Amino acid sequence: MGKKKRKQRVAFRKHHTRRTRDRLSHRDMLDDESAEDFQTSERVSGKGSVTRYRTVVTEEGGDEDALRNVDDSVCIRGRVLSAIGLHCFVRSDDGLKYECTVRNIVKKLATDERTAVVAGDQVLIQPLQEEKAVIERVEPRERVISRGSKRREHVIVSNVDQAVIVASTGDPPLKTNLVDRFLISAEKGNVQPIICLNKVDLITGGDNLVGELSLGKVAGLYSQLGYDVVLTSAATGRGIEELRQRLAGKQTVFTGQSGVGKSSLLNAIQPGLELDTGEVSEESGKGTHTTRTASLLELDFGGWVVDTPGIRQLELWDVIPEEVEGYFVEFRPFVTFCHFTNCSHTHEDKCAVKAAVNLGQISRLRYGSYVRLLDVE
Ligand SMILES: Nc1nc2c(ncn2[C@@H]2O[C@H](COP(=O)(O)OP(=O)(O)O)[C@@H](O)[C@H]2O)c(=O)[nH]1
Ligand SMILES: [Mg+2]
Ligand SMILES: [Zn+2]
Repeated sequence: MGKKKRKQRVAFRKHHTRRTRDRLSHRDMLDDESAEDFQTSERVSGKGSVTRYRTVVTEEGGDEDALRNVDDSVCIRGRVLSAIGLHCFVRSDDGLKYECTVRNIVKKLATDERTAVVAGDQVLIQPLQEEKAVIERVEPRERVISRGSKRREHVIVSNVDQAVIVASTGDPPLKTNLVDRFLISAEKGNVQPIICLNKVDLITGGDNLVGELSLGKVAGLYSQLGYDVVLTSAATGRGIEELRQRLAGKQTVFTGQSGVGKSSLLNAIQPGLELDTGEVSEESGKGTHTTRTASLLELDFGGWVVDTPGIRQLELWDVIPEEVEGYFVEFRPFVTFCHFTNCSHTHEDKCAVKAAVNLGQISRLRYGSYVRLLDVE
């Protein structure tokens, strides 16, 4: 008999207290005047961007393993289209749509009721009568987008191939800090990121977008780091075809701050989707579940997309300060040359990463994001 697995949240040891003790600003850490370039006005989720909690699964004595108790002969497989609390819609493998409730034991096995079942989950359901069923089992999630919420993991969507990280080049202004945070959340969940800079109709060619960087420079920065970057305008249709090509046959989630144009882009890609757009509708939807839950939408040209409404904050889940540098690929060639082996690249002397920033080999924007992500308390 299998051992019972018990999930619990644990706080990390603060063995890197030096990072939180002297609250240096970004400007103090670098020594030349262009440190001003940091665009640090972004307030969406400045603090608590990385978590000091994670869920661990511990083995316990006992012979309960509810996952195995499902009677496969009366169940069929399916995919969760949407989950509003424990009320779900599931598309079964034979193409039917079922309205489902969730078996109690499935709830108990979840760390958090809100994420007992999420959009994208592969499930086993037991049909009851006409188009009604019970979710008996949720298969292990493979690639997820999740965030931290009240010290728990909140899975937004599971089993997706890629995430289109949408950012706006104006109204709201571009926040590369947020792009970097969404990049980490995708990479952490094994989801391939695509960066989409939307609302390009709002800027003219030579305009500075962030600090002294033009749109072209920002796009170039991320392209050079190896990310796929698409420039779009849901208003003029620019870039929509390029985006459509990337979605064909794939499972894609659209992430990004509220108001950047996720729903508008999806409507431009497939007008029949008729998703609600505009800040107003999203605000008025606050408190009601429908506009705040991710749901899977089928594309006419193959594949699925998931719109994620209402993300105002993105606290990274299960990313601890020591892991943050690993997500900044351009730091890698330099970290081994830091004088201190456990260098956090903030206040330390003889730091090769900071030297690279000062020499222009690492972007100040990206270094600024890194520092903000470390500022956990
Ligand atoms: N000028 C311009 N406005 C856009 C564009 N895309 C979306 N918008 C507007 O931005 C607002 C927010 O769009 P919405 O799709 O609801 O953003 P979401 O919260 O990310 O889903 C709406 O008023 C849209 O009309 C664009 O490419 N250009
Ligand atoms: Mg929307
Ligand atoms: Zn260093």
